[in-house]
Amino acid sequence: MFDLHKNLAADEDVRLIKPSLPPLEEMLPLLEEIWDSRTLTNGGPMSKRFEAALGQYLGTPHISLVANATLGLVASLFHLKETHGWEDGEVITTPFTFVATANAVKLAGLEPVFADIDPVTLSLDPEAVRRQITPRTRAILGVHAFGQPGDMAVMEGLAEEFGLPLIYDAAHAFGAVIGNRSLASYGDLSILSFHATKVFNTFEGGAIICPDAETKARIDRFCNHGIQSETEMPFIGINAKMSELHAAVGVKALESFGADLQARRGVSLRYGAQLCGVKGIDFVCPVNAKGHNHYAFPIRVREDFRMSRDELHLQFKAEGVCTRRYFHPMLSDLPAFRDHPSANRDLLPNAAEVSGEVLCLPMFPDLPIDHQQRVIEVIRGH
Ligand code: T4K
Repeated sequence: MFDLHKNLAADEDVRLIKPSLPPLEEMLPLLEEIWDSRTLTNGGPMSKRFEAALGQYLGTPHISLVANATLGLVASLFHLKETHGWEDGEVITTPFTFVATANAVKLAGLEPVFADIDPVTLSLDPEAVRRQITPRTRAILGVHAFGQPGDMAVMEGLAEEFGLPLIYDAAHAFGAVIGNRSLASYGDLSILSFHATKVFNTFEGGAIICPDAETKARIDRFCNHGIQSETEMPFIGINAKMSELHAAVGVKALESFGADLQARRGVSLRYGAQLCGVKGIDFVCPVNAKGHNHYAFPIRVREDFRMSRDELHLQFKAEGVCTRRYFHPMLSDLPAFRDHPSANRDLLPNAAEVSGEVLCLPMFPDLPIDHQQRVIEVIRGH
């Protein structure tokens, strides 16, 4: 049996993530353009170019670039507050997500209410959401956990039935498609992250997928301090803009994103082939799923595996392999959220189980085969 208390400080030389970057020399012409123009931020030409390229790639013409997805979520929720005239109220969301999702709800002056997840897709379970809807509910905030869609049509139907806006934290969803439609295009608003750790990165960054030009204009204004013109500031705002430097990285990175996606698929398939059938290990995302973006490679470590998920995590550490328990602890157990009645674990059995079982394995386009083999051997017990 693996000793939990031994060898925990070993260096992790198998990385979990290695952000893709455009070749430095290919960045230089874009940087020269920025240096020449001296327009560094506030929606300059590079941002416009990136927005247009993204719009084309995602099939969604109205895109607001933001400094990061967290601010994108805050801006989106503020936009809904302003346009619906809400003073306060509740937003139903998942406890199985990164802390930014619920933090953003709080920062927007609303209360996160947790609903359980579907045990297969790990997205909000529509029936659990239905049980949490009250007169204080203002919106539903779903998360495409690990780039997987939930039951989009059922969730849309539910939102429509109660007249609630449905928005998505699509931080993990870039590049994922359902049929020919980008997963990021679902929802009344959808927020992407381009953080260094994401499937597509601009170092830091993000985007809000808006339904129309008017929404984009309002959100852009909110993200630029609420400024409408030199003298008009009709609403409050914040600084959530993406800089020209980040936009330039995005313009270049988008050109090689297709190749990255293919390479990720190769890594997924290798894991799939070598780990399939290991007793007590289940894959969260079907290895060969059509339209998947292979953002991460989460596994579920079940009771009949030879050790617990946490023991496996520590064994990886001891063997120099970086893995992560995304998302543990689940948000409803965190001090900021645990006192809300919806945080009761008895109401969240699927999220609690999944949060106790998921482990994300190293996943990035150029994961060396010998590193991946080390990961596989730890799981297979050498
Ligand atoms: N919603 C969801 C569902 C999210 O998952 C996130 C972010 C957000 C919203 C908010 O998006 P942003 O506001 O960030 O745009 C990381 C990321 O910081 C976070 O962006 C991400 N989710 C979350 C899932 O993961 P940590 O605390 O695990 O990051 P860190 O620094 O420990 O890095 C993880 C691994 O990545 C390490 O092994 C090192 C490696 N790494 C990291 C960075 C920053 C690199 O190789 N290069 C890097 O530059 O949160």
